[in-house]
Amino acid sequence: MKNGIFESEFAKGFINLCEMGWQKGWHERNGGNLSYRIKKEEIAPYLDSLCRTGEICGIGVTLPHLAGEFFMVTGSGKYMSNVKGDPENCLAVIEILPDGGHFRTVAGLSAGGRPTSELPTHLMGHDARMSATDGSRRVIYHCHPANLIAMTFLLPLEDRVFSKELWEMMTECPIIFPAGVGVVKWMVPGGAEIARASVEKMKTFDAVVWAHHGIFCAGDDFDNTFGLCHTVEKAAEIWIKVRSVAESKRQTITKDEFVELAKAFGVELNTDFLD
Ligand code: 2HA
Ligand code: ZN
Repeated sequence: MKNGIFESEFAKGFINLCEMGWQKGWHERNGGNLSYRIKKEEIAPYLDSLCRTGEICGIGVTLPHLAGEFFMVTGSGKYMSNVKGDPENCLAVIEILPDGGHFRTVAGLSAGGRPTSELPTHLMGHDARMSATDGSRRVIYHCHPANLIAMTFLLPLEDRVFSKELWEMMTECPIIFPAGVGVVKWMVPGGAEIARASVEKMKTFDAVVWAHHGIFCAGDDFDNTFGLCHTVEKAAEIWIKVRSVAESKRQTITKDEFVELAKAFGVELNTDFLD
């Protein structure tokens, strides 16, 4: 299905994120996935060119808030490294049907295939973040950054522990993710259990760490979603470097300093995690 939608401005942002994640080394083989809730004004020029008679598939859950929404998503088994060269084959545009429980592919996947294996997790994540942020969150991104994955072998899998350790690693972390990060234990990817656990965390956090697997992030646009992942992974890299040369820190940012920082930048830091 040849379609101009993959040359649109929002598609350019989508494709650019895939390429940046690939360049960072976060998408070995077919690892990772991305979805974007398309704005009404962005889909409008393409509505007549979409194929809206294709196979109807179940999402596996009912998400009434998403009824009638269109999403651009990566394809199952597709490689992020191929997205830039062949977006029509690697990506799909899907439409959520009015019942909120079914979707169909309306553009893309030109050589066949299905949307990402993590589609239920993405759509449930959109539903949760959209509700928690008055609709501002439109992007959900999953990748496999090595340092953050490494941390999940060394620290207790608790929101407060990961949040505080990451915040301490770089002064701008608490400004960029003042709520902290959520952490879920190891679970089978693509399943209902990881979707439910992630979505529970997404009621509070934009970034959820998947133990021994990767990160699942939400944001308003491509830049700030990628920026959030990048910031968390850079903090994790510093943590691994520090841990590689010493058992414990000689000094760090104190609770009072965190509070001072939050005040100076006008962010609502989750200070419960600082004790
Ligand atoms: O391979 O990353 O979590 C896609 C994934 C599943
Ligand atoms: Zn994954």
